[in-house]
Amino acid sequence: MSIPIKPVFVDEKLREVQESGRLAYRSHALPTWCPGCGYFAIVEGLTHACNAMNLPRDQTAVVSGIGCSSRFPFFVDLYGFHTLHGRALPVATGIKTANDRLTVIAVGGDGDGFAIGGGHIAHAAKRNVDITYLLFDNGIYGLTKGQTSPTSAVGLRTSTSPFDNPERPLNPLLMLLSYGVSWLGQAYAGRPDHLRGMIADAIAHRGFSYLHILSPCVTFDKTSRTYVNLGLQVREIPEGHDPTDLMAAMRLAQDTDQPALGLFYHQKRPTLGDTFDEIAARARAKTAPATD
Ligand SMILES: Cc1ncc(C[n+]2csc(CCOP(=O)(O)OP(=O)(O)O)c2C)c(N)n1
Ligand code: SF4
Ligand SMILES: [Mg+2]
Repeated sequence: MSIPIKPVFVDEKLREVQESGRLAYRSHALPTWCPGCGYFAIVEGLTHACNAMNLPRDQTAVVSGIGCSSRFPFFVDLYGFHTLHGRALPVATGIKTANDRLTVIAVGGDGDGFAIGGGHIAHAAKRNVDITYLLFDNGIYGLTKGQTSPTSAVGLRTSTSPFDNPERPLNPLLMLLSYGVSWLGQAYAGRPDHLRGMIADAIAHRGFSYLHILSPCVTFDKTSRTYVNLGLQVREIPEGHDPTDLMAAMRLAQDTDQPALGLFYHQKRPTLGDTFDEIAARARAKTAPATD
């Protein structure tokens, strides 16, 4: 007697919707995130952006580190690589360098990106490797059950700061601008329409694009980065902001009390791939046999 094998993690309703073409780019795996987590809006945002841009599934890769956010590749129907804690960017850089035709999207959390993986961001930005980095900032370590992270607010009480976090948070936007990022934007999981447009714009940029996504962890932070607080704090990028003006972008990044949503900065300059092509051409010219 044969026993019917039912695939695990398959949600039949989701499969129906996906096969009808309405939710192309969603995988059959149902997200394992807590109900209400901001990350649901990000997975929807990426799948909408992929639809809008008609990205070929077999030419697109999503690379993550470790964290609740880094489970992301399971939930999209694209090539995926769930790597090691903090190592999404080196792996994404390697993938893009090996096959320049791929669209490569790195994803991860504030702990993954700015604690253990913090050393990699500067190099990806300065090299201008042509990948997109979606950073899900919930100001806490979600997966390991609520420890203080590099972007936790002063005063946040967590399991590792039982007398409230005394440290000032990093300012990721200001850091990226000083590292030489060529596209920088900010979005909020509570504004899904704006978020999906920002994801598409970040992917469309040629060079290293960094999208900072503010997102509540509804399970381990009940006081700081909540939907209510963030909803009251966020604002549009002021009208008249010139996204080619680095100093104006830096000034905007300093206002962390009222985080601005939109495009902070962009710049056109050669990518890492362009630089390698140019070096290869020079090397070929140097070693070419002389013709007379
Ligand atoms: C080398 C190593 N150190 C520590 C851990 C434990 N760890 C797993 S995820 C994580 C932090 C995740 O926080 P974040 O990147 O903010 O993701 P979130 O869960 O909030 O989405 C830590 C410390 C690990 N998996 N590997
Ligand atoms: S623990 Fe926090 S970050 Fe992780 S899935 Fe739950 S709400 Fe989201
Ligand atoms: Mg986090």
